[in-house]
Amino acid sequence: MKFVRFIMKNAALASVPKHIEHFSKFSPSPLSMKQFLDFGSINACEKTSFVFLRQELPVRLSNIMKEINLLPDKLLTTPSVQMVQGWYIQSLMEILEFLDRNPDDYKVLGQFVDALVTIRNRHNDVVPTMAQGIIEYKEAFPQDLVTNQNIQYFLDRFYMSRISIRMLINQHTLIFDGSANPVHPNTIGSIDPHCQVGDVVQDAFHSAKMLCDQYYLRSPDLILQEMSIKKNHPVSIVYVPSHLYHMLFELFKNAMRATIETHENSNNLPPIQVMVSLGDEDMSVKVMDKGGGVPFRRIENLFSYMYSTAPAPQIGEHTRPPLAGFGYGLPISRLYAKYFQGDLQLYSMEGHGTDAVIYLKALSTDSIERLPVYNKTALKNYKVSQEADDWCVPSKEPLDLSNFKGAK
Ligand code: P4A
Repeated sequence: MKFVRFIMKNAALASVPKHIEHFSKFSPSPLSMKQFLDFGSINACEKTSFVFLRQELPVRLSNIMKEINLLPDKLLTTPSVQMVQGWYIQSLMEILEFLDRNPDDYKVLGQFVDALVTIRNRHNDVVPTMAQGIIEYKEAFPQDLVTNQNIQYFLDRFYMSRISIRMLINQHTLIFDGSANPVHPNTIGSIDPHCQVGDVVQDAFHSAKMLCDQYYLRSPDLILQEMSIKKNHPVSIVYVPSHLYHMLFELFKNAMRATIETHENSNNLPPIQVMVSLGDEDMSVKVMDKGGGVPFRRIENLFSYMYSTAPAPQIGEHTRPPLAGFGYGLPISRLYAKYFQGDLQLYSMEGHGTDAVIYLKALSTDSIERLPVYNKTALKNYKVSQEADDWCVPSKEPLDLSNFKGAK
């Protein structure tokens, strides 16, 4: 029996590359906020959602699996990346099981919801596991040529794909698990059609403040201002509150840490000021601190997976505050902003402080998923360029002009 199962499993596994080949030929279909809401409206149809997802999930999974396969061998073969790749293969096979099932059978629909929950849980630890893969790779090949740029390119696309797949899974499981959300009765899945931005700012600030008080025994205050073209209305957009919370929590942790560390010897802390602004096209949130800022040269590093991947601190070692905002906080927050056509940017003035701005779309018709697609252009980006850069490297060695030839 065990032996038969073993063979069966391998027969299914052997067909996986063919399925990946097939489904990766389709481009993912980006959904708009409106389409997400329609899946959850009164005449929401679980069958329609099921038929869409059993095609779209394999397409999104296969597109990104093609890119995983393009990783340099030394990274692809680390135990951690192998584990993540295994999860993707397993999840793809589990969804493909539903291709020949009957959408009119309510039992099938129930099994599909269960399968999605299993898949979501399997992938919970993808981010720390990929980070571990990078550590394993760095340890094994310390002087290697897979550049920061290559890793940045892959992980931005890989994590964006993951955010989008989890969004699809969350919507389907929340809307069709047969129970209304008791905490947020007006949300549609994870989307709030009237997400009050100021409320999320205050929630995220409160959570960061608790951490900050716990560690530093003090914390800066919040000054919140709102501007809107619709006068006297709190700013509200159609959005996923948990995504906005994630971004703001990250920005507040950074702002608090910078503020406290630059005012260590002062009795009062400059407050963190937040401006929420709604226009015709953009809804923007600016988080301003007087935490001394970061040199311009370092800003890019704050968004780098490579530079922010360090081995986890040893237990009992208290060198890093819980507010550190280390790890993947900023790069992943920026992906959340970009996911619905927004962005997250830092404007820092060394010696003064940092302004962080989240830009989101004001209109739900402009909020459309931004998804990576595997194609020739993507393929080109994985061919590790070993050519020299086309900009000179600034040399701090004095140039001896007496012997100038200028030839290369
Ligand atoms: N100054 N300004 C910021 C930081 C410093 C800052 C900082 C030293 C650097 C790294 C970090 C957390 C804070 C800020 C707001 C931001 C980002 C950086 O959104 O005041 O963790 C890696």
